[in-house]
Amino acid sequence: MSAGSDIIAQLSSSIPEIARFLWEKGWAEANAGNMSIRIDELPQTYHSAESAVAGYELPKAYPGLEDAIFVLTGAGKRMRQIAQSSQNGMLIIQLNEKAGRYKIFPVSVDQEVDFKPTSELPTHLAVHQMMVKHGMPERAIVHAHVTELIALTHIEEYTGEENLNNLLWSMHPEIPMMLPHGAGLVPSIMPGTEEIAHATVEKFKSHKAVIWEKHGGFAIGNDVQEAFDRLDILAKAASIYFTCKSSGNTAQGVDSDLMRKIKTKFQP
Ligand code: 2HA
Ligand code: ZN
Repeated sequence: MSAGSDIIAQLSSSIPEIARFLWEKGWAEANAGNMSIRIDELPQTYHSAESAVAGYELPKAYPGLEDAIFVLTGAGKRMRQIAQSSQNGMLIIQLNEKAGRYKIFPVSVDQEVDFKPTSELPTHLAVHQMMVKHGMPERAIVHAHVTELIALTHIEEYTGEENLNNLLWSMHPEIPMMLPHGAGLVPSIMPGTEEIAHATVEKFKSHKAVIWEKHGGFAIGNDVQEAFDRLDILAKAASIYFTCKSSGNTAQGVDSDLMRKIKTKFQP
């Protein structure tokens, strides 16, 4: 499958499917959440200067992302509507040869794009820049307001990365297998800023998922399915903790001997 036809398949199936999962899980109220995928080429049908909406200046250049192309959620767009069709809120951007400006393309030939990329563009671009720089296989990023993770970081004890990961790992023996590095924790910082983008990139250098304190989760994956899996695994762990709590019990945590063996086997 060529890169062009692969992205058409993603736009028509996996992107709306993940948007639906995020909405149905209650992690994408109103216009919450966003996703991006780095692609190799524009679908042939849109690859003409006329199909680009306009050129926009980025606040800074992203060396390494020269001419890079991304499929992204639009600012203010709703996951529950993207779930019906990518045309309801996805767009394509291509950075210029200096990676300091971008053009917007529609996700389907007969569409006009009258919206801009997600407000979290600084974080998406900075994380893609880091993934390209390190030759990582991941090309997709998903952000959502994962209720269980937001709730957990409202509890003072879990506003420290070590405590938080020890708790999440101990909720199920397969969590340290699936997320051996755990999740990075970014403290409360104004969303949409270069500052939160920078803090998030630092965490993604050693984690496949990052939790924004009292805000939600970010995860990377080879595709949006894999990024979603990582948020889902973290949410599962947090939800086991809260299920025990709400039934008046305290989660015991996986047997410490078993936990040690799993960590030795799976954690680098
Ligand atoms: O896209 O979730 O953090 C809306 C948001 C911003
Ligand atoms: Zn958000």
